[in-house]
Amino acid sequence: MWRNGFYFLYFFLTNFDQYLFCCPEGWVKGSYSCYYPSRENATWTTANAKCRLMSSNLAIVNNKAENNFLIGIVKEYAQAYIHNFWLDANDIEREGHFIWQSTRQLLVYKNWNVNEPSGGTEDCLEMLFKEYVDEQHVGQWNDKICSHENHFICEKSIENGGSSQPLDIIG
Ligand SMILES: [Ca+2]
Ligand SMILES: [Ca+2]
Repeated sequence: MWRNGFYFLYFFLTNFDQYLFCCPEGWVKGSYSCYYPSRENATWTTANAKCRLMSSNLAIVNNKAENNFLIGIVKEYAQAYIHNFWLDANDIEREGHFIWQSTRQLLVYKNWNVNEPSGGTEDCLEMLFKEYVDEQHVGQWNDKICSHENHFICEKSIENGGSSQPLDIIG
């Protein structure tokens, strides 16, 4: 009897993180978050609403490692070089004053493409992938008219990620 208990404990401990820290199907697991690269187009506002419906927000990029991870996800799971991807930030409230709208924090890490943000009516932050973008500019940022239709990336913490199969990626 103690032997069965031992095996159960062994199994539980060796698979511990898989059971506790996983992402829903269709989401990709990173270090701290689950990410959802969309396969559909939406305006920034609609993309934001779709992420909310999945208990998440549009992706907030905190550092270069996270930006690189998102580039990898899009290349592996989405249609890179065909679409650009909305992220969480905009400067709708105050021109030139970009904030991550879910946290209302000013951008700390930034990865703007050359001559961006160009401002004016372009208020929403997209990550660049389209084919006209040189490889060295892939994953850089642009401000774009919010009513434009892009693909998008949602993000939620792994703790809120729910159950089901994790896609095995270390981010
Ligand atoms: Ca993040
Ligand atoms: Ca721009």
